[in-house]
Amino acid sequence: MKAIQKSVCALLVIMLLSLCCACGQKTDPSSNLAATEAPQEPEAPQETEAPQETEAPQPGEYVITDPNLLGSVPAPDNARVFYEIFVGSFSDSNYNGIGDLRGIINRFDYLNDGDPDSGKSLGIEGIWLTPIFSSPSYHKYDVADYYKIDPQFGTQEDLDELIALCHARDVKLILDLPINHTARSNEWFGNFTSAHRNDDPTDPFYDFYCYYKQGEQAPAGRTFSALSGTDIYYECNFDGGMPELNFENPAVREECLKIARYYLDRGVDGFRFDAAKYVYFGDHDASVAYWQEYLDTLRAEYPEMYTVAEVWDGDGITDRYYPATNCFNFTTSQSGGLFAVAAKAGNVGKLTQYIEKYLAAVAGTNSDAMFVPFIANHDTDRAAGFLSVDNGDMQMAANLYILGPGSPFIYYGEELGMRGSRGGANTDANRRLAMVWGDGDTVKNPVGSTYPSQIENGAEQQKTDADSLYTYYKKLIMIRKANPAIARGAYKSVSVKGSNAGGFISTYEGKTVLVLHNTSKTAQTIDVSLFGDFTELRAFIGLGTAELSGTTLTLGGQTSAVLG
Ligand SMILES: [Ca+2]
Ligand SMILES: [Ca+2]
Repeated sequence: MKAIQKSVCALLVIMLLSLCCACGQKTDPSSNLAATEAPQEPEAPQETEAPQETEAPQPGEYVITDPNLLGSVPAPDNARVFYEIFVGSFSDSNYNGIGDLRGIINRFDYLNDGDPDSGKSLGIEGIWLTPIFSSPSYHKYDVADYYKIDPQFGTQEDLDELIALCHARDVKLILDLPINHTARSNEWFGNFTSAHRNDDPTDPFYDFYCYYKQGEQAPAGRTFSALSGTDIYYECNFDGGMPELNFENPAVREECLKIARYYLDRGVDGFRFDAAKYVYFGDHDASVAYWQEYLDTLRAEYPEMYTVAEVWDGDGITDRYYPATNCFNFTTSQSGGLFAVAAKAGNVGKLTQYIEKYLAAVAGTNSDAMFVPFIANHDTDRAAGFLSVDNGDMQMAANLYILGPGSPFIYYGEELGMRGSRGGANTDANRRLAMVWGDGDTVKNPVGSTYPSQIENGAEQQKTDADSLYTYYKKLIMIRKANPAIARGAYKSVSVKGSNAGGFISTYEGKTVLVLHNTSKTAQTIDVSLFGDFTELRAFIGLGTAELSGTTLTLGGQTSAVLG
């Protein structure tokens, strides 16, 4: 049987290959023809047809050449601009419609070309990959085997290559580690099921997951599902397919340490922890204590590790987790968050006062404690749906969170203004649509997505456009990197009396910067001597311009400026 299947497969491969060859033969002459008919066309360079490379028009990538912004390398700390990649939707290297690790490797120049003088790539300094371990779902937040890369995404060797590439370009790579729950197809759950079917409490997997027995009182507020062939109900608060591990079991704790060590030893720089507050459902004391123990252990072995937890809650709760790990800041994110509110002609001082207080609250709670802002991620509606790119609100929000402290996280495609919200179909797949490359990448929208419209101009088109959102993000990151004090050091909020403009002063390694944001539509005249001795306008970015005359700054509408 196997031999027959193999020969059928081989035949299919041969048929596919010959189909591809046929396509190649058909398209080659026509593309040659197109090249000879339009030799001056800069939009469609034919590399093989352009022998005089130095004289031929270059592909129209818009390059930022401002010498004040070039040449910056990330500081060795973690106050970096991260980029979240929803792996299955990013870039497809093997034409099956699903994004994969090789796709990310192929696209690395887009993210960071390793040349701080080029002015050509987005320049991100860290990457968060959504889960890459073997899993039955498209999103892979239910893990079947933590030690195996999902075959849809690639192999351990692909991961090793991606790690090496990241480090060659001074980019930190963090993996998403969902350990609150696993897939039902995880071997641990199989062993747990067998232990209960055999009614064998001595089996080491008998208490690997949370459950209660028939006849016992179900723990309040949690969701359980019957396990067939047994007398138990297992805990599954997210989905029946996501049984929850039992962190009271020392063997579970040890397994979770083992997974982290395995990937840290391979060279991964840290983790994003999924559903961190749910390890002990409804019990923050126990959950915090778990993460503290887990991360104290790991940090003793890997002191440089960067971690950030998803504790989707208010600051009063996230503050409790901070001694263990940084947490994403949900107060400032999404449509009702402080960044979006301030960006739409709101009061900047309110935002920067909040950040100052937040920084004071978390300072020193862990060795790497920092603010972790974002506007949107794979679990939220995309930013361009609630912040207009056309009227500049999106750009202003980007100024507010990227020209600021900590480690901001950009969601892939945010820099293109990609769209996607849960919508009437109420599906998260709509928030995770295929990256719009605009150059023929075969990555497709995830299964179940229904979102009707997407942006037309992808990365390829926006790269050539000085006024695109992509170019805007690129410049914003360059401004931040060229002025390390923006992201680090002592932060002090400032407000401009009589207007919504405001910002902060920050001092790092003896250098002080003043960052001012004007969220209104009209220019503001600001006497910067009120905030200190600032004599140099280092950079500005926004819909308007900025000009410093003496100590008087004229800051255009929806524009931010950095002074030194
Ligand atoms: Ca693929
Ligand atoms: Ca749990």
